[in-house]
Amino acid sequence: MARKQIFSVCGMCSVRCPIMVEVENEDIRFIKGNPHDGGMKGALCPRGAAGTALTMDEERPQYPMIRDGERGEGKWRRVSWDEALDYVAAKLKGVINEYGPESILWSDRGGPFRDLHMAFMRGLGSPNYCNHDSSCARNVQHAAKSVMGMGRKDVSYDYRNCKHLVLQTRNIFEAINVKEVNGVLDGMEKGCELTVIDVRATVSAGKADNFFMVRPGTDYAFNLAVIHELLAADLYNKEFVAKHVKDLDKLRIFVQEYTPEWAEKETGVAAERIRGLARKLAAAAPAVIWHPGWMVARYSDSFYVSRSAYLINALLGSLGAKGGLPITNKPGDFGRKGLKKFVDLYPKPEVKRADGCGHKLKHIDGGPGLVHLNYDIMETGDPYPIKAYIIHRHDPLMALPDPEAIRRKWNNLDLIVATTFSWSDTAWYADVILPMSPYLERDSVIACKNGLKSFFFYRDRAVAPRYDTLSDWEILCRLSARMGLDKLAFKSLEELHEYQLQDTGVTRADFEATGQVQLTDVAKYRTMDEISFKTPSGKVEIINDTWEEMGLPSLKPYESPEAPPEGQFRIAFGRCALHTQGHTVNNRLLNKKMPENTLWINTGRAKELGIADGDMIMLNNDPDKGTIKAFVTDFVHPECVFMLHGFGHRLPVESRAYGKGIADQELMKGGLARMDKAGGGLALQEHFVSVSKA
Ligand SMILES: Nc1nc2c(c(=O)[nH]1)N[C@H]1C(S)=C(S)[C@@H](COP(=O)(O)OP(=O)(O)OC[C@H]3O[C@@H](n4cnc5c(=O)[nH]c(N)nc54)[C@H](O)[C@@H]3O)O[C@H]1N2
Ligand SMILES: Nc1nc2c(c(=O)[nH]1)N[C@H]1C(S)=C(S)[C@@H](COP(=O)(O)OP(=O)(O)OC[C@H]3O[C@@H](n4cnc5c(=O)[nH]c(N)nc54)[C@H](O)[C@@H]3O)O[C@H]1N2
Ligand code: SF4
Ligand SMILES: [Mo]
Repeated sequence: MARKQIFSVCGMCSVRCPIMVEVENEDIRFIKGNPHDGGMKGALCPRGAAGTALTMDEERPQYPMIRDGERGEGKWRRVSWDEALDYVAAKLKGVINEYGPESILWSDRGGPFRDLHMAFMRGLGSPNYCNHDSSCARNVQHAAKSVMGMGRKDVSYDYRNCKHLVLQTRNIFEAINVKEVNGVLDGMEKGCELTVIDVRATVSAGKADNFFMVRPGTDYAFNLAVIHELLAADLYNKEFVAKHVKDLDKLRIFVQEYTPEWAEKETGVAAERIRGLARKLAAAAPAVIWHPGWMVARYSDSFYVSRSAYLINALLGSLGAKGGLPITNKPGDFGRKGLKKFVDLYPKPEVKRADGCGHKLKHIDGGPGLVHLNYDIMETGDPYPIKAYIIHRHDPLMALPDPEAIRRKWNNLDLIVATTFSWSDTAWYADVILPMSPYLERDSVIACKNGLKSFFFYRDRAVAPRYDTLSDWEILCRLSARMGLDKLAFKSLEELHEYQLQDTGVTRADFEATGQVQLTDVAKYRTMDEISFKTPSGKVEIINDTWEEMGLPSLKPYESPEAPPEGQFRIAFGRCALHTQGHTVNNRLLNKKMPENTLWINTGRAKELGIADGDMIMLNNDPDKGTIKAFVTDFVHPECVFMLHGFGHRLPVESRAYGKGIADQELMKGGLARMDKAGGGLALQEHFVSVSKA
């Protein structure tokens, strides 16, 4: 039988790279980057290459289950899809009757396919749709809004034409987005200079021209000193600033005291090096990207770190510039119509969000809200009870700090539903598991990707499901039918796609040749002279009134981070190229490559504690939390220890991941209450540990 080629979308992480899957006799033979998508260059990252191991894994939920024992006990009853969905629908109706539809909470992993999820919640009449982002990029999103009046994705990163790229808290070669990596490598081949600011030497640092190892939590000081230097030495782009920046004089006065010499004491980076960086950036401007970060739910001032990064980009004139952060285009910018939205099928509920986002918290985006704030409401019932929680492709017990506290709060719920394709701590604690097919076995609604170009794409099924699992649209449309949401009770993928495409001039057949429908042939650069920022003044706002009115200063004076208590370390964490968050650790191929995490500890500090490379280590004197192998190195800052996130699994159904390594989120007691109030991101790196030989 001939090999079939199927164009689809990788699902091993939330980047969702376009892929081509070769299938023979319902067997997956090969997966590679979609060759018709130039940005991919046919490549995949190691996780994308391990997708077949996920499909073939018998250690994943194989059929719908309803809990039999206590929550978390792991006693399940196998049921049919009809029984599972009837059960969920009856419970949801019960909750709606007693407490109103607003007592239903939803959280998911965001991304391009969420339109259907939001429509479902609207249809029910609940405003409480959330995504995962308070533990990821919320601070960046709000920093972008406060400076430009636009979201973080309303500007793009033009790596290919960039002349100087600064990665701050961003490990681009290990925390991977394949097209970005390709773009950066192309840029570097053309001479782009790379600067990395991190608390440890990463693979990205290894490829950098300039590496700054900063004291953990002092990035805001670093950036204020760069701004100081750009202004004091007249290195900024005067033409751009005159036209597009408001209140420069206030910034100038504010940064007066934040000299490079002052920053040297905070950050540990020599003043001359900070000056040198400012000069280099000015020479390369406007083809400069000072990356505002991605996973910056780290400190109480991470919003301000990100905000200062956007201000540096503004001073260099790189906002809107080729080689910098050009404006993202949408279908309308190419004279095309976008996809018709499912969410428009129902009116916006009148009841306000429980977490206060968008009304009480005027500066926080009401779209995805801040999921963790809803957990407190489960306990207090203020402003109203939250009684049912649908957790779709999200593992809050791994992704949020202090899982013990979260479980306690969740115990006030009448219903927890988990939709998932792998086991997770959250699914294990749920009342009902609705198992999704892994991405190679499922298909999706259409999504639109914007950038310098825009295109439509969807996930196509490469092979039929091995087990009794469904695609997410199948689950949601069947549940909609049971909840009386007739407009969402689509019966087939064709119907869904036709609804979405109705105004676009595109048909389903147009996807066949390449898996994508491009809305333009040429990338479009629009300068800031053609469009204006979306702030009230139309300019970059150094002082943002929305934040000021909330009592949150736009120019917040720097505060030194709390020092670790005597003998302790700050916990720093991040990603590696071989795993995605916590959900690939049990993947047969990836587990073989990296079964456990290690603890990076600075050579000098390790010596004081009598710890040698490879020793087994215990944290906080608590052997119950497991042990972890020491990686003793000069290349991590002495004030912190670093560990990869996602390990320390304790579910008996995951034999390969079981008991290996340590889970960082478990070390973050009280962490739900620590966040950057201006940006809404959790402050996950404001926790400390002691370390001893096991
Ligand atoms: N301590 C600490 N906490 C962190 C982080 C950290 O580094 N340290 N990282 C933070 C970051 S950046 C993020 S984004 C969040 C991520 O947190 P999550 O969003 O919870 O992470 P994921 O593991 O991507 O997804 C959660 C679950 O969804 C399922 N899943 C994943 N991908 C898919 C898919 O394509 N389809 C379906 N159906 N299911 C899927 C898996 O079963 C997985 O168990 O965690 C954050 N929390
Ligand atoms: N392979 C792989 N790729 C991924 C993911 C994955 O799980 N695996 N997840 C995806 C997701 S959801 C996200 S959000 C992105 C995240 O992408 P990134 O944010 O780039 O990834 P991280 O590894 O979390 O963090 C980046 C760096 O921040 C450093 N850091 C920690 N504390 C500080 C500090 O105080 N100052 C400075 N300057 N640096 C500090 C860490 O050492 C780390 O090297 O990656 C995406 N891509
Ligand atoms: S970055 Fe890797 S894992 Fe993520 S979608 Fe792309 S190929 Fe898949
Ligand atoms: Mo993330």
